[in-house]
Amino acid sequence: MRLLRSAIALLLVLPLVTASAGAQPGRSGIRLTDVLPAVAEAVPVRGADFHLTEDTVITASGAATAAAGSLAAVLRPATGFDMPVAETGGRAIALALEPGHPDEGYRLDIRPDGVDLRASEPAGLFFGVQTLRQLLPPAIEAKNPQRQRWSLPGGRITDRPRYAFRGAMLDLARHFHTPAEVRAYIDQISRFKINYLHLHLSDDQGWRVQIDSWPGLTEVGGAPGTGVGGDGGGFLTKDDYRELVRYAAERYVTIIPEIDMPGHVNAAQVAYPELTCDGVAPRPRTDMRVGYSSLCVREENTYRFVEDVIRELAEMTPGPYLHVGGDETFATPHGSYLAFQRRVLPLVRKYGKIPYGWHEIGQSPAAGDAVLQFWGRERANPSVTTAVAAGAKVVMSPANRAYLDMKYDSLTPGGLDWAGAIEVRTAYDWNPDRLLAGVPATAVLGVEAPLWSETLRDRADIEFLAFPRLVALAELGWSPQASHDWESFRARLGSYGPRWARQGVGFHRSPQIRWS
Ligand code: TNX
Repeated sequence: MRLLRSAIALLLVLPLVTASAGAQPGRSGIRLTDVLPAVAEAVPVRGADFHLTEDTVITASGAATAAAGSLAAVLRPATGFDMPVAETGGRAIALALEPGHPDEGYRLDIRPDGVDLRASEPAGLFFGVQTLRQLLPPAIEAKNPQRQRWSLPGGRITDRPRYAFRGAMLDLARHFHTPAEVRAYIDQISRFKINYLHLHLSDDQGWRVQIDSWPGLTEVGGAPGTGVGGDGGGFLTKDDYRELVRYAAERYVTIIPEIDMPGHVNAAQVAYPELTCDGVAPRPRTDMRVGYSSLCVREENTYRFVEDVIRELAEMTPGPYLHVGGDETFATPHGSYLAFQRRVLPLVRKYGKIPYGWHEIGQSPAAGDAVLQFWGRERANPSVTTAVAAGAKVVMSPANRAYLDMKYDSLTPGGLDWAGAIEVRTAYDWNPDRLLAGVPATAVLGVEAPLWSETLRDRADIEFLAFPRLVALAELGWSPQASHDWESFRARLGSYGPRWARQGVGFHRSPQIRWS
């Protein structure tokens, strides 16, 4: 029986083995398997490279046209070729929708006479385009025409995600990040097939999204000086937020807004003292302490506030999830915490959203089919186990693996270290399906890499901590467990360095990687 099972397992991984062992680089030196995150299956065909030329056209019709447009936008600047998008054409990169491919998956065939990219939905085509871009030389990232040969290695890729949820989180509360900075982050994460961006929009220091029925939240909580250490300030207007939702959706990234409660609410209470139990405004806080603030759970006014905020956020959020925080509520007695969640979790559903929260919300029987974001470091968590048995799903963000705000090592400028130093291999070498006892693979919705902003002021700070570690999380989220291999990952990552360099992304040159 055991023998039979290993024989079956061997057969299942065989396409991958063939792919990596037999993969010959095409003329450009790039192999079909040199993709981040790793593709599910690749069958290289020697001597079957496709060469992009002045005559290459991109064909697509109907709902495939948007992905064709994004492919053209990738190829035109560096090649200098026209790359017209048309319904039919000669030597073509042909994008088409057809039934039968897995959700978000795609198939890419590269032959000397043309390239075929097929998927069941536009998202699959978009992900296929991200793969295509990495199969071209790093010079494809140039902003102006380069004189060089543009070839794609011949063969077939059949790819699909391991998990439906592959997330990143950016904290706009501790330091505000402008819409331009958020867009730049969306551009980067979407290259690695990340499909959710969670925005942490409120905390003790600041409140970063406009809520019409409580205008003081941003007038006070978004004022200058509300960043950690008295830095910066700012907030997203509703138009900014909607525009980010649209921009992300064009890249198949769904925005998840978070309002953290009942803790992490000092900024809201500075603006509205009636949200405290004694009605006295607390002082504004821009230090990095956590766990000292709490909404007043026994006051009806609290729920009017919460419902207004949830309603207005839900109205401008087309995605399925709304994150209600729920972490580090040391100033909320346990009974009050449960009473609060019994009222608030149903409010999220009332406005048509699935409640998402830090794993502490799993203590509430009202969690139901909510999504719990596990951020602990332990290997078993009884309340998460109980919630999962009752139907909750889990997104894995273990702080000692997935927290992009942890330092790489003791010398890293910026970043925190409470969950330990996280070098690239630590971020990569774990299995989300095996992390928590009592949480079977079927309950794991996916992974998310949070980036808290206590020490992050600008885009350079964001990029230095996110890259390359975000890619490790992206591979855990997208690639099959059977392809998990540190040596392969580190080699592919090393070859990606010149692409980031070309794009002006200031990544951490981890000593664990041989950067080319
Ligand atoms: C813990 S993780 C927090 C945040 C901090 C972060 C810093 C979590 C749910 N809460 O309030 O920003 O650590 O790493």
